[in-house]
Amino acid sequence: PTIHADSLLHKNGDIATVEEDKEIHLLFNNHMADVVLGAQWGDEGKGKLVDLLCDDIEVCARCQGGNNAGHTIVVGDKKYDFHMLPSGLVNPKCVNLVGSGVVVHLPSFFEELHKIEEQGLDCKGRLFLSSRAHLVFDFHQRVDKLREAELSSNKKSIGTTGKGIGPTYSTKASRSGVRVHHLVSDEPDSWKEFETRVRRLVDTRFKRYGEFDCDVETELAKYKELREKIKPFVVDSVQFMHKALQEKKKILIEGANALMLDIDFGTYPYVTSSNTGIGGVLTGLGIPPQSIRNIYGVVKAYTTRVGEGPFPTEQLNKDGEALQTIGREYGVTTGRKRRCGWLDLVVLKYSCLINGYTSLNITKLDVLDSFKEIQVGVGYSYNGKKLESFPEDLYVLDKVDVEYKTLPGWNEDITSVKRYEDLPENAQKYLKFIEDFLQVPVQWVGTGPARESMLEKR
Ligand code: 2SA
Ligand code: GDP
Ligand code: MG
Repeated sequence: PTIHADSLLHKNGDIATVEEDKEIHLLFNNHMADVVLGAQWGDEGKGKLVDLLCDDIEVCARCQGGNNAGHTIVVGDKKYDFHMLPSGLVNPKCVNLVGSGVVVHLPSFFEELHKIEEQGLDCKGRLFLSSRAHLVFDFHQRVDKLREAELSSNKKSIGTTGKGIGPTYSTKASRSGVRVHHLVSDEPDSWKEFETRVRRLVDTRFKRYGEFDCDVETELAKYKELREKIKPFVVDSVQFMHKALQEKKKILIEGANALMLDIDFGTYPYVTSSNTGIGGVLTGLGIPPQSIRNIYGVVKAYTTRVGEGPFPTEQLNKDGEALQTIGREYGVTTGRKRRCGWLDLVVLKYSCLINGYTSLNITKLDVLDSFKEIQVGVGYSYNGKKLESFPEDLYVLDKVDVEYKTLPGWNEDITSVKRYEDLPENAQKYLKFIEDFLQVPVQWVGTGPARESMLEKR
């Protein structure tokens, strides 16, 4: 943005000097990456906001997760399902990067690419993959399922997507993982080394789980072919991002999953295995914190969760069923029914503290159209005592009593509303209540799945 000295006021009311103006101008111009993050347990509708913002974006990057994610984007009569690829591919002018923090199952990478190309998206020359990204092999996916089966015998399964995400991040952390550059290297003996790495990895899994269905030779033969196929996509993502920042490209970073699934700050161990919050943006792309400008938090107007784990405002009753049916709450990757409940502002306050959202996108407000009254979780108490912060201990979280505030519904179809100001009074009050509680402005409101169904508050 261009900032003029005469339009800029200090907090104390003084007008900024020309020098200060220049400094601020420079500062703004060096902060060109915006970020979209899920603020709850995922599936808030991040893909749709990314798609909307991408109209004006030159580079879109994914920083963490893998094909466990699922983003549905509706454009006209077309519906695209993205899993590992950045949603920016929907904009024909946008260049896309799968960053180094992402874990990549190459057969799925090509399958997804093929599918969206068949739907008419020309992705040639617009999609790149970081050489530092870790590879997900078929055996990681099998281990994922074996581990879940093991846990389920104690009724402790996580409810993973089975895409091998946890096992791959585990091998990454234990320093035995295989990265994209290991596969595509042209250095002497690099293929042999790649084979050795893969065999060693399978051996250690066999030692842990016993012999399981894994034909290493077939897997390696497949990768010999994939090696040539993936080469044109591979880039040094640090240089790629640095260049994009230097050239002042408009950059959008697309978070996958959401804060409450973060390996450090989520409801551990019922989380995914990456940093899904703002930290993962920096570590997953190798960019400095000063390059971040806006951090958009995507918040569903109620709450959903797929998989196991605590969910204080879950409604195992008619209200929950209504949210599930009206909101069509099914997983994009696994087709699982999503668990549903009321909006939880305790969760969101915690989410704001960590991610520092500069504004919010409240999605799926239309799903609440037919509710006479809407409940919002505003506090937790445990053993009769109000909790000051979101508890890290799941034993406590499982037993908290949620304090609800009841707000009146609007009982009106909002899907055809075109301006924020034209939303029913009670809908605006609902949004204002969220804003006031969180002290973060609402910038957009989703009133339906389509691209056009997004109201911007001006
Ligand atoms: P994983 O597979 O190791 O990442 O699973 C660990 C937990 O993380 C949850 N998780 C998700 N939660 C919501 N949406 C996700 N993506 C898909 C979607 C999910 C689907 O967009 O609908 O199709 O089921 C996603 N991915 C991972 C997961 O449920 C576990 O609780
Ligand atoms: P993501 O993982 O955060 O990108 O979200 P998903 O795509 O997994 O799930 C969000 C679902 O809600 C998708 O099916 C979207 O098409 C749909 N959606 C997004 N915004 C809205 C909205 O404002 N209203 C309605 N009714 N559906 C929406
Ligand atoms: Mg999703």
